[in-house]
Amino acid sequence: MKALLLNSGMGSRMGDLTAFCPKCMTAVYGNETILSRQLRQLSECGITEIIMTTGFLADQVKAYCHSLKLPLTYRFVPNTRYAETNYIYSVYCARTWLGDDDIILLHGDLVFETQILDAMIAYPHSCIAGSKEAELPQKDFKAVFQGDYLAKVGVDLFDNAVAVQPFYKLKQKDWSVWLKQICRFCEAGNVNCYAEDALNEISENMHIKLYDTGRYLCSEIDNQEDLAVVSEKVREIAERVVYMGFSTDVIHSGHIEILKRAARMGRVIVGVLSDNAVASYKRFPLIPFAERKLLFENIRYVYQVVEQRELSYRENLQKLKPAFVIHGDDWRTGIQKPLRDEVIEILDTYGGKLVEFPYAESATIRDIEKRMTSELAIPDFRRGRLKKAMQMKGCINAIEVHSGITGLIAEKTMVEHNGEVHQFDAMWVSSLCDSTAKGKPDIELVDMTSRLRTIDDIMEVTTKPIIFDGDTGGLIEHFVYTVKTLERIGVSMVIIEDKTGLKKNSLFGTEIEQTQDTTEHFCAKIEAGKKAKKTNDFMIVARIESLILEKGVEDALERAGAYVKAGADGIMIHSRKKEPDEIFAFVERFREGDAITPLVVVPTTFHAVTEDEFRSRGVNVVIYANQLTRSGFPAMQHAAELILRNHRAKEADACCMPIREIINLIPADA
Ligand code: SPV
Ligand code: MG
Repeated sequence: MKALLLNSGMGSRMGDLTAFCPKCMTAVYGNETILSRQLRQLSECGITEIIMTTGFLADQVKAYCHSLKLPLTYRFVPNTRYAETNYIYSVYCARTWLGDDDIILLHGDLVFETQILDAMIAYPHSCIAGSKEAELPQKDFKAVFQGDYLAKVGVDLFDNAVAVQPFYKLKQKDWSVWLKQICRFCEAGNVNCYAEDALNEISENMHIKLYDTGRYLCSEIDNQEDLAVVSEKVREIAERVVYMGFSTDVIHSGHIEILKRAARMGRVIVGVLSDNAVASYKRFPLIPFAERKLLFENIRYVYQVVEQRELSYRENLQKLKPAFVIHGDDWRTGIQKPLRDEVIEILDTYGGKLVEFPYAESATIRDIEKRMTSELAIPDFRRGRLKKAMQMKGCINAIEVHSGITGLIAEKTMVEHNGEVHQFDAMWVSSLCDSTAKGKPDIELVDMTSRLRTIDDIMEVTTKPIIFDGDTGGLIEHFVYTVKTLERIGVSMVIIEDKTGLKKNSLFGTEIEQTQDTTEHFCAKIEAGKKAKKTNDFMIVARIESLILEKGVEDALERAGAYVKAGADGIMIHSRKKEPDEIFAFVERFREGDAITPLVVVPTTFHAVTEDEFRSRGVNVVIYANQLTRSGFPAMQHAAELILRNHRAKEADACCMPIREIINLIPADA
């Protein structure tokens, strides 16, 4: 696509400003002139070939264009009769170099926003720039359309007319029809009319639509008053804020393209989402906030980078009051829709605008995202993320998983609530649920080889960190091997309980015989485990059964102190009471003497306590230890009964997940 710029005229209405200087070289704002601005904009939008008609002060125009050093090639076409002809004749002079390609045609006194040019180039039809919202000018061009297509352009049209500018994107087919008619006019001596007069005669053979510029700047500068108004607008445009939120840790060509387009609309302020905000709705960021910020700070289209602390744009929009927020159109549906609604609502309060670019999901971008996600599953990466999440959030949650499919549920389940998106931070591989899934009692009967197989199934399809229920940890001599294996495969935390002999599930409490280990022996186990582990990321947490066995808070606290001294990386305090009082008492007393060691709770029975409350009391990990098992099996039992009762599957269908959803949950190309 070429651009044809008409710069032959004398611009006599500009007064002394054009006495010694061509009108197109009039300064608009900053160090830009009308012409340098147009040429920069054309170049930014990918145009490389310029045909420019000259006349008045032609040499000055030529020299000026070259001095700009833009990546453009020029063909200057002089209209030596510029003083006595109209621009129809200038076009005629340039005919040899025209007609073989699509074209952007514009007058040399036009000042417009780059996004108009951008959009016109991308527009699939020939088009003329005009605004349905603009008042009809007395002396300038107006157009009448028939259906969707341009019928007439002129200064005397008022009925059903739209204000337009001599600014066109013309497909080669349409342009050659018009050009031919321009030639006919000029060869018949009609050189003092508008080129549009020629167009009006053959408009039914052309297909030119209106590109509605709305309220965006697109004006001719005819006189000094126009210049003052337009210059002020250009200043506003240059200084207005364009806001974009980014959660990405890989910047690819798609992002650069969007930033480039955004920079044409004003000063781009990028809000880099905090690690916490990213992790809440997407995946754990591979690169921490400070580095992601640095990436954006070094992109030339970015004016400033700020932190967006939350997923919600509210805080930054209220502070920065951007004229535009730019986003891909992919957030119109799905989990991000409420965020979008909120952005629109805030922008409406002060007249800002949301601009959505089509979301370009290319195979390369998909591939990058897939590679990033698979990185998260690499043992070294996965292992360290539990600690990072605890540091980042203070208190994290984990949901029980016992198979690949429950792992996927833990991985993918997300809910939006009050503008925030929530998902689980980690997975708990429970001994109770792993045993139950195999139809076996929770008595350390399912051996470590089988437990590791379960972990492997889960790891294969997920990326979230894993907390492993290590039961009693077994013999000290065995436990050291368990630690090594778990750490090597990428588990983040093992929790072992201070019981000995035939372990039974804690929720039986004192209804069955259970023996608590001695403090000394359990400490020895912790010490041995600590010696066996290799990284700082891997955590061995000591689980205290004193409350389960009704030995009281005092006993629990004493043991907790000893276990921490032995090197435990955290303490899990368990209870099977409905009321959380004992747990709260323990946490409070423990925190009096130890503000750092992470505390873990499993609120199966004291389930009314919220994560916020646990956090405020000093708990760091909340484990939902068995809910997927307990919700899944009754549903299966019910479906089985329905089939047996009805001797067919129809009745059971209503409580079954549609096959399509299963397919969506399980990626085909893992
Ligand atoms: C498990 O989930 O296996 C546990 C927690 O150990 S509890 O069942 O509450 O003992
Ligand atoms: Mg267990």
